[in-house]
Amino acid sequence: MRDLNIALIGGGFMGKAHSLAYAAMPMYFWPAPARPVRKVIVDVSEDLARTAADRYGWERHATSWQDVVADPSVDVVDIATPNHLHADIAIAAAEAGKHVICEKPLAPTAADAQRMLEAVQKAGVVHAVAFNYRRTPAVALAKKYVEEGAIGEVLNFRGTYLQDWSADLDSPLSWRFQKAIAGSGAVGDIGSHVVDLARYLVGEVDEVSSLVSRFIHDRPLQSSGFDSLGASRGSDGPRGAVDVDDESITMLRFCDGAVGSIEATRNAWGRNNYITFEIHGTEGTIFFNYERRDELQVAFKADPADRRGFRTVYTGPGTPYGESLWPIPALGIGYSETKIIEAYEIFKAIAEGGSVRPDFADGYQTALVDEAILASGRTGAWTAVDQVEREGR
Ligand code: NAI
Ligand code: SOE
Repeated sequence: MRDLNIALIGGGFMGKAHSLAYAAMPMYFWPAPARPVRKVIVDVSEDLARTAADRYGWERHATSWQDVVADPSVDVVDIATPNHLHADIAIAAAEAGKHVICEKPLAPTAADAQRMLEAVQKAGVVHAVAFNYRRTPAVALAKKYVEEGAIGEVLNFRGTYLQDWSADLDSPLSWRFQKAIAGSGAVGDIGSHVVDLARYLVGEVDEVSSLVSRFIHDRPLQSSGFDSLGASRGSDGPRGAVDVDDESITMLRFCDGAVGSIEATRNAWGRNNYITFEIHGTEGTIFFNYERRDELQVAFKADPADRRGFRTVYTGPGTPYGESLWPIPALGIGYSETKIIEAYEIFKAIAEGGSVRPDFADGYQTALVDEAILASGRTGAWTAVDQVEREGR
């Protein structure tokens, strides 16, 4: 089994999730396509980087991503920093011939995402964007049903991503509220996950019509660089301006004629990681709720009239990825499993010299949908989405 040396840039929330995925991937998927070697982790200070290396099991730590990206012993660069750094790191990594994994959204702007795509294509390296909710087994099962025609022709996709960590007026001014770092607010941060699911399950989005709102215009400044994700300070201290959206409500028209809607907000009290989609087809309906992610609700027209209604399918050994996960349905899939499956798919592509979806072209396409949503929010008009030409299509 081949070793692949990884450099992970960013030791925060996603630094932890990716480290865990690399450690666990061969325990789930055996024989693993390649052995992920946690070679070096990078963060902004010596203290942060050393602590991350000790805690997450990396051989060494560093404070300069530029040095690490140039290191000939590194095979894969994994980017888990705030969004504004994704493009510079990914382009430098591609130019150094490294395979590149990048957290979502691929970049704060579609223009940056395009530059990133061009760089990885020119370098001929494997590239992946970390829209990991696709990897939830129940979502992969929904994809299987759609592809097999189990719900017929898709008519309507209704998606949501609702959270409440930013609903408190006094939750701190995380980098996620700053356009120069994040690019956008709920649209890019969480709406992008649902756009990815809509594209994965239904197809490309042709045009959008959106309402985009900002409810909270300033927030308490953070005392450290860490993103506190909503931990309220109840602060009387200095506040800084929020210059991103809090919420978007979007109608969609897909290229193949289906329609749909997506709502994204981090201000919905009581909702935590409420990623849902309901897909209506000519032969049935699928409903998924990430907060009950072992389950897929399905209803089929073909059922006898006196038995027609939603039934619950629990993911397990008989559903996608199940053989490598747990031996009994509903033992429980967690966020970590989505990242472990993601790591498996990416390492398989690298080991086999192939490619993986979602890739940077998907990340760029999703960024174009996000920009159309923001533009429609400004103008109030239906807005066409530019379409990315995929290589080899
Ligand atoms: P975070 O704020 O928890 O961690 C970011 C880390 O990057 C911090 O440790 C910070 O010190 C470090 N960092 C900042 N500048 C750096 C530099 N120049 N060099 C090296 N390290 C640097 O942020 P979080 O939540 O981990 O988000 C990171 C990325 O992951 C973002 O793009 C975010 O959108 C994405 N994300 C994706 C999730 C998913 O479900 N796929 C979940 C959470 C975040
Ligand atoms: C905060 O909204 C956040 O951490 C997002 O950045 C992630 O992408 C999402 O998966 C969980 O919530």
